[in-house]
Amino acid sequence: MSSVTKSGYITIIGRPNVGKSTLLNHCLDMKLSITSRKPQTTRHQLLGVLTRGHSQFLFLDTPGINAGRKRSGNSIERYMNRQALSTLKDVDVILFLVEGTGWRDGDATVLKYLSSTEVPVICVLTKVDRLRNKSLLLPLINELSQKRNFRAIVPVAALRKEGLDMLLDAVESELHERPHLFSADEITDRSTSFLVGEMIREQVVRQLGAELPHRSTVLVEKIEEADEQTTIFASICIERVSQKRIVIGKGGSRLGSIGESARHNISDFLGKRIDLRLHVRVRSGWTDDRKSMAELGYR
Ligand SMILES: Nc1nc2c(ncn2[C@@H]2O[C@H](COP(=O)(O)OP(=O)(O)OP(=O)(O)O)[C@@H](O)[C@H]2O)c(=O)[nH]1
Ligand SMILES: [Mg+2]
Repeated sequence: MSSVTKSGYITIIGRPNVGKSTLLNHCLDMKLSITSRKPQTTRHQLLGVLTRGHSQFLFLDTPGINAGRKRSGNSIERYMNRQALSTLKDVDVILFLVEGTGWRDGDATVLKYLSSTEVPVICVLTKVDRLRNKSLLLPLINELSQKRNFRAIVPVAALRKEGLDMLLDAVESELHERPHLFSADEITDRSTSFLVGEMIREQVVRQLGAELPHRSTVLVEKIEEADEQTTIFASICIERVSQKRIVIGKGGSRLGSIGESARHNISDFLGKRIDLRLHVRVRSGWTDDRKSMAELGYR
């Protein structure tokens, strides 16, 4: 092997729910980014670093891009689109994700944003394990290759780790000779507090109905480290008093279950015993108020 090192930023772009965060986690072989069955799970850019031999892949997971919401959506939706679209400028490779089950209107919206970029775009067909008949991939690949000149079109099934080596090879050939920016054991530049907040929010998204997760967020107030265990004080912030009942649940059962699953995941991630003190707070209208959003980490 030569001693030449390569590195580069790779953004993972696509409509909500297409499988971006799952792809990042399985490329890194660890659960860094939160995932769920519901669209709009990811809200912030998240760097995930993979060092493989002489190459360093600096992946950026992004929120799903929403159609037509750039101007008309509320502040948090605009924030999410901005988080995703701002990555397009300064990266070396764009991964444009489309579900292997077929092209949708939401994909066309994302592709439009890529029309003026000079950055190489690789199209990734996700969730191909869901296709009973794999021969359906060929017409989709043909359809896609007419939409844009992609550097490659790579089918993957991230949950089964299928196609990931081929994808990493395709990405690697686009990376430039450059020193590594992170040491081989670094995974992200995000703080523990950010990652812990996300792990709690993941349970909010997974365990509450369709509407409430979009109206809530998590604020990690304090992390106290001791020899035996780490104590984390955090709040689930919602918009209205009436939502409190839903988050807390009968006899505190829902909040208890959110806290327990989050505590388990945080403990696995940090490799420590965790005491999680979770509260529910009302911050009225925070999703449409820039100042509140900034205070809650949406800058
Ligand atoms: N069967 C199957 N399901 C997958 C695969 N990859 C992702 N999924 C599922 O698709 C859903 C969405 O995955 P995410 O990774 O959260 O999608 P996302 O694009 O990050 O979504 P947002 O952050 O909301 O934009 C989850 O239920 C995943 O388990 C896959 O390879 N196969
Ligand atoms: Mg995501």
